[in-house]
Amino acid sequence: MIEAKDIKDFGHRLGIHDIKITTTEPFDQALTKDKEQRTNGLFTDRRHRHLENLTQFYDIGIEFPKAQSIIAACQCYLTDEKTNLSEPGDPHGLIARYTWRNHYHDLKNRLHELAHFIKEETGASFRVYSNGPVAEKPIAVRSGIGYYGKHSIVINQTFGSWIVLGEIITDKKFEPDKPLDIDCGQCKQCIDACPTHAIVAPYILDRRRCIQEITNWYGVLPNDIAEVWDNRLYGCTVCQDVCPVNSKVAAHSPSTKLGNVGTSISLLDILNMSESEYRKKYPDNQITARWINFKAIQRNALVCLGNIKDKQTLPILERFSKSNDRVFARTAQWAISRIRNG
Ligand code: B12
Ligand code: SF4
Ligand code: SF4
Repeated sequence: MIEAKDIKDFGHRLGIHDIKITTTEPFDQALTKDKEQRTNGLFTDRRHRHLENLTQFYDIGIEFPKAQSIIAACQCYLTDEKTNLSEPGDPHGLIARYTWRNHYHDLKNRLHELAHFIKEETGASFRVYSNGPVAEKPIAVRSGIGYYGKHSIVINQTFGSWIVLGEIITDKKFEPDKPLDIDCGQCKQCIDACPTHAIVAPYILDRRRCIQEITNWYGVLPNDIAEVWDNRLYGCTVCQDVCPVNSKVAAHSPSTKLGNVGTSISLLDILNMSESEYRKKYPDNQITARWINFKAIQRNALVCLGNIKDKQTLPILERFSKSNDRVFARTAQWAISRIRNG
């Protein structure tokens, strides 16, 4: 019979960066806090629907009554690649670091291999997730993979918050690890730096203002958000870029090639592409996941152009400003007036 240490050793040999184990009791405290945040209106309608069945999200036993242990894991995605590849006349929009490649699928593939090893040794049944229908941050915190930063992202002691999370849920019992006794202390740099003031209190995010959330919401952005959007085509990492814990993390070469989209994409290319060309060009990545609204990505490209202010992009903005689509037309007109007014 294998033990927790054998699972961790095998997992590390598979290239999984950190592995801890926890129990399957429901995450009642997290459920209460989540409900509080919903009552306070900090969720968008989309997220309300997405997490409709909240109790199931926080209680693994509902879907998998025989579950005994959660093997929690994380994969670091901090690489030392150069980010802005813009040329004059061909400005690029940034892709948030976590989705330069598909680290969720990469971690899930590694966890599947680990789960098969556990099954061979013990006959265990299992479920494997990364970005799945379970409360991954509370799982990571209870298992000791990391602790909550005030930006509400989990911080690992070695890899900072530059990690994606994943788990194996199994019907075999393994020795659980303990949560870490660490917090952010007096620091509040992420709260102060968030361009849209979306971190409304330590650990509490107003999702309606978070650029990562709005990146995939299709509508006309309020001016105060559009003006601080900068050149972000997909997502935002400011709260992680400024974190002093992250500045100590060592960058490494990419651990996977899966779903590689690069660090930035030409905005003119995005605006000249059809949706099917876009989905074909960037397969197996978050930015073309089925729930991603391509029109929102093109809207983001128009907002980027309004902030980059390159006069050579006026012709394409003029074209979008005459669109029958109200969101495109209004956003392009906003961008043109930003460029014309300097
Ligand atoms: C919905 C979602 C989002 C939403 C909402 C994010 C959020 N902070 O809730 C949006 C689209 C904004 C988003 C953004 C990002 N996401 Co996201 N997202 C998710 C998803 C699918 C569900 C998360 C969720 O809604 N949880 C429910 C909420 C209520 O839980 P919570 O945030 O942990 O809330 C707790 C705290 O508020 C805490 N709390 C409240 N008061 C207090 C007080 C104290 C003292 C303490 C300690 C705690 C505390 O209690 C609450 C309940 O547990 C998960 C995947 C998953 N299945 O879990 C990925 C996930 C959280 N996302 C992930 C990532 C990578 C991101 C981004 C970092 C991407 C990027 N741009 O780089 C950003 C981070 C932005 C930010 N500042 O949070 C990773 C996070 C990895 C990590 N290191 O933690 C996850 C786990 C996916 C994965 N498998 O790796 N995401
Ligand atoms: S991802 Fe960007 S917008 Fe969202 S909380 Fe962090 S800094 Fe703010
Ligand atoms: S910036 Fe400071 S407060 Fe925010 S997560 Fe990092 S250490 Fe915590």
